[in-house]
Amino acid sequence: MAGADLKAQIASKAAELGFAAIGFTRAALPPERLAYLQEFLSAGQHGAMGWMAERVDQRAHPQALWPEALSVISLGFSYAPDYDALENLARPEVGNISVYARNRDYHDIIKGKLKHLAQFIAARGEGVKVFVDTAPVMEKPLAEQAGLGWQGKHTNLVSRVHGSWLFLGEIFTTLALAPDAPERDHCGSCTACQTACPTQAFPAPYKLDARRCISYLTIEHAGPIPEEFRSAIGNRIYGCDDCLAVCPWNKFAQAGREQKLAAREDLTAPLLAALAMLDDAAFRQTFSGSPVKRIGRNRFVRNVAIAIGNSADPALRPVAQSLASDGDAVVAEAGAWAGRRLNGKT
Ligand code: B12
Ligand code: SF4
Ligand code: SF4
Repeated sequence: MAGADLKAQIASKAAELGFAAIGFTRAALPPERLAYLQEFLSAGQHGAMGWMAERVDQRAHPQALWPEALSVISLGFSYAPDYDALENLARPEVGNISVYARNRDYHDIIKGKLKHLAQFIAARGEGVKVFVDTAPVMEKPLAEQAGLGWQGKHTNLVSRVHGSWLFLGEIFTTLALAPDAPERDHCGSCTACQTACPTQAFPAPYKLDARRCISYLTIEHAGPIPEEFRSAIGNRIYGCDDCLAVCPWNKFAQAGREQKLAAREDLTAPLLAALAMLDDAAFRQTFSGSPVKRIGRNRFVRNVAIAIGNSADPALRPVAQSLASDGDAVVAEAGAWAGRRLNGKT
């Protein structure tokens, strides 16, 4: 088994690349992770994310994804904001884009850095595979097991040093590395994240019903947003940070240093009236290189229409009216709803 020296070299290379946290663990998860995942899926809490129900075995067993893997190197990349992530919520004329999506797509940035770090290991003749977000990998349980933090009651990984603002990525390797000690739960009696959730998306601590989560509704959900959630969405037009932002462990977090993730000025507090006017070409241009681009113009403007409906701003009535005759049926329906709401009819 490779020892402390090699781990220290890998950790120092990771720090050079800008990773805020690193830990080492075996390429295996305990059986309760599979049980929790199955519970989540059988309750239908993944909603329309059908891909979550595929390759379940690989998610729960890293060696089912890659049989030769012996170790997992878990990495955390900080995107802690240097501003109050919730400040836009009191400004109904603007749209709130989640902290993570106010500039470049983190997948591209982190994958590049993971590949760089993996080359260092591959140079020793070992096999490596890198993952960030999209692969059938349970990134949070692996990170917890590698000692980066614990899965808080909001279900995300919380670090005592970096709070709730870490992106996760992994290097699977054929190298046998001594595992680090797992982190233990430090939530205690705190319930801040559960109380803060605008849509009561946590049926119990440590459990999320994605179908109720604003992140799911604004990013993953196609078609009309169910009416029961529309007013609670407020002006959150892409993702949601409420449960992360209220976590008391953030008070130790230093602001992330990656400039490509620092909020773009035009995406910090964009006016709803301007966003509503985006046609397909303008949407692509505005969100080129951004994670927002993935949801496409129609789903994005649908979200903007919901926020307009929640703005209580009579000056936005003509904008809602114009959206109500949009060529896309889902945008048009959301625009019509916004118009009715601004006229006090819903
Ligand atoms: C699907 C998904 C979503 C879905 C579902 C979220 C979810 N919690 O499952 C939606 C679209 C809602 C979503 C939203 C967000 N996501 Co997301 N998402 C994922 C993804 C692709 C898979 C997560 C997964 O496996 N879910 C399935 C459930 C069953 O697993 P779980 O969350 O680990 O659930 C565990 C607990 O419930 C626990 N459990 C169950 N019962 C009990 C009982 C007890 C007593 C205990 C102790 C534990 C326990 O066991 C389960 C299994 O480990 C990961 C990337 C990846 N490949 O891992 C990113 C990921 C989790 N997302 C991420 C982010 C940043 C977000 C958002 C903050 C984005 C935003 N600002 O809008 C929000 C946060 C919402 C929230 N509170 O979770 C980051 C989180 C980083 C971190 N520090 O944890 C990840 C890791 C992506 C990345 N590479 O950085 N996401
Ligand atoms: S991201 Fe927002 S909607 Fe989703 S669980 Fe957290 S607070 Fe609730
Ligand atoms: S807000 Fe409180 S309960 Fe939620 S994850 Fe943070 S410490 Fe845990």
